[in-house]
Amino acid sequence: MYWSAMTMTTLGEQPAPNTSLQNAFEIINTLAGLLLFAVIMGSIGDLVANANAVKTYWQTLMDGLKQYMTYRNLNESLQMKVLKYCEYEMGEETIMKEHQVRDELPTKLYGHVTTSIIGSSLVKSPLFRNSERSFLNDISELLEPHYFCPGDVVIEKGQLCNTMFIIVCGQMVEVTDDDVIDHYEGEILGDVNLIWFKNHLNHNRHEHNFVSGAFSQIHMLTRDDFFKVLSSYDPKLKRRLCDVAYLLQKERGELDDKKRRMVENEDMETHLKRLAIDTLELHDKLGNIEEDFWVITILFELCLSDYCGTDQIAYGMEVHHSGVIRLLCSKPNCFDKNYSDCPERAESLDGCKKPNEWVGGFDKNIEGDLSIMCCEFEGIEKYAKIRYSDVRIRRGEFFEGEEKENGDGDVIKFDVIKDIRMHKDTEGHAYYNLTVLSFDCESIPDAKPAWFQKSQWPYFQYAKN
Ligand SMILES: *[C@@H]1O[C@H](CO)[C@@H](O)[C@H](O)[C@H]1NC(C)=O
Ligand SMILES: *[C@@H]1O[C@H](CO)[C@@H](O)[C@H](O)[C@H]1NC(C)=O
Ligand SMILES: CC(=O)N[C@H]1CO[C@H](CO)[C@@H](O)[C@@H]1O
Repeated sequence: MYWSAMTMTTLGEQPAPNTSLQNAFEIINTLAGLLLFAVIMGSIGDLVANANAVKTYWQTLMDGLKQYMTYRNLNESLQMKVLKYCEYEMGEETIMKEHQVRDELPTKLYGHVTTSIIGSSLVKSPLFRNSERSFLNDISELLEPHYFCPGDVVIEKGQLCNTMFIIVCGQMVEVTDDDVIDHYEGEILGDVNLIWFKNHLNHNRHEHNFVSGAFSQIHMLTRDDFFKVLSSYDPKLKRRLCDVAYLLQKERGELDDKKRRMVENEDMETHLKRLAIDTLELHDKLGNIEEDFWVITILFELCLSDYCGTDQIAYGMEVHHSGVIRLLCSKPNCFDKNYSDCPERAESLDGCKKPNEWVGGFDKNIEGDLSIMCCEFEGIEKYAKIRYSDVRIRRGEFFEGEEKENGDGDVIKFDVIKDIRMHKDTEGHAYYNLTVLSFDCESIPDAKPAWFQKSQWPYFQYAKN
């Protein structure tokens, strides 16, 4: 090597080769040296190029953006804001954004990654402090990363408290009437208010503006997602969270105290709380005892949403005396490889009207409006017939669909709730009219429909591989 380096740089005064063997040796040696240099130079070039990749990426992006913004005649201050953002990102030397990482990694793994980043925040939240790890993991999976520039309003005064915020980096400033409060990395906001109460003084809306104080990355969890996760856990967890949230909101003075006159005796209240932790039957009975027990009713009525989980169908519904409604879910054994596509949340206010939809869950908000999660099942018209079009369920009643089995004990037909409509009777009590389909398993083809690959949730876990 030394020799060939010397030869190439013509520094060395090597003795000239004499025989053809020496000639051949020299040629091979020189070529090997050349190759080695090429490799080394190439690697160094790559190194330099890589080191600049992030910068180059942002620089190119900025050039493009500048042209675009000038072309679009964007206003100066906005242009500055965009460029400042790019400069900030260039300084941070990141190209991978949170959502890219999320798309690349398997859901569970990403869940673990986010849990390790924000887990400590979640554990700090008084609401989640004592929750199961798996619950926190599930919540982490559904967190949505969002980015804000300095001065962006993250939460607007008067906005419904339907999101929880975790400041992953950056800073948020809460602007109260006569003060500003800083919130820093790792803090969690809006968690306690995910659970709504009827006597909330501000009608479960935010009281202050929250403004991003720097370039901030904030992970958000919507209330619907929160309840969706919650619904797949033991109802006791839900009750416990409701209790905790109730106490915390009361402590912060967010709840109307005057209405509490009815439950002044602390012992009675503790007693009631203990009862609340017990079963549904109990609060059936409690419904009759009416007003004195309004705390209980509030605890139950407000946490009112129910979903059939990720892999079940709603085959029935019950309306308790207290007005609480529940779905009855099941997994007919002929259905466990066939797929339905549900939206992220219960958002349909006028039921599931489309012919290929059925009910996957519901959410009853504080004003008592019922919104339905309408899941789509391709070609439902082909496999299912309307069995009942108006099954009325009033307080204290329930409807339970039937399953039909063949000789081997396999289900071949089952009833599924297609639509729920809420009406009020003359006394103002809500009742529900159901449309029920009879689903014929044997007529479903076995292939996954095209949208299945795209669908994020709900999916049937065991069908995913
Ligand atoms: C640019 O737009 C912002 C709001 O969009 C406005 O506040 C500002 O005054 C505008 N600036 C100029 C120079 O027009
Ligand atoms: C609900 O169903 C009952 C029959 O079960 C029917 O008499 C009633 O008219 C329905 N209500 C509405 C508002 O459609
Ligand atoms: C798991 C399973 O049984 N899936 C059903 C999906 O639909 C086809 C078509 O009828 C049935 O044969 C399958 O049984």
